[in-house]
Amino acid sequence: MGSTYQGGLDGAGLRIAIAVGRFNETVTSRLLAGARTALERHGVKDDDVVVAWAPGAFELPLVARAFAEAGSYDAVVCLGAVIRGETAHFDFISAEVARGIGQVAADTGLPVIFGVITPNTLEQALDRAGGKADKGYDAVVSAIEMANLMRQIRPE
Ligand code: INI
Repeated sequence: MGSTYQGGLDGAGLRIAIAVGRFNETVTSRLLAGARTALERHGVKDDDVVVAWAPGAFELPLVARAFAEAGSYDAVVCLGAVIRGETAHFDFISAEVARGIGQVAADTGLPVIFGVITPNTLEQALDRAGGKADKGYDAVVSAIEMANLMRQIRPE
């Protein structure tokens, strides 16, 4: 049998970049708080974390690409909130952000995590941003797992 790889959840020594959208800031600031909690709990040092605020979710892929191309980070986490009930062009924005973030990962070979929530209402958004669930926290855990997995699959 060949090898089985599994990324651990120890974040010590990992450098993480976070791109967060300011649109729906009540929600995204909570996603960011959840992300910071996860970073701390998983041993990522404050000095190894950078945060960039973009105007909205639509801009996250470009910011993520800039971080990925800088070559200084082990993973990029994108945080945003696109709320269906409040967005006439919900489908355009949400599809474009998902596609764009996936494209950055594919083009750069770096884990780029999709921590963008797409709920129907503000209430649902708040539920997912530290209420019933914490998608900011979850996004960071995925980033740490993926960064460690990539280190195993392609050691430097
Ligand atoms: N940006 C979001 O992050 N969430 C939204 O719900 C949203 N709405 O409702 O339109 C939104 N729009 C702004 C968009 O992301 C861009 O910042 C803007 O279109 C400028 O390019």
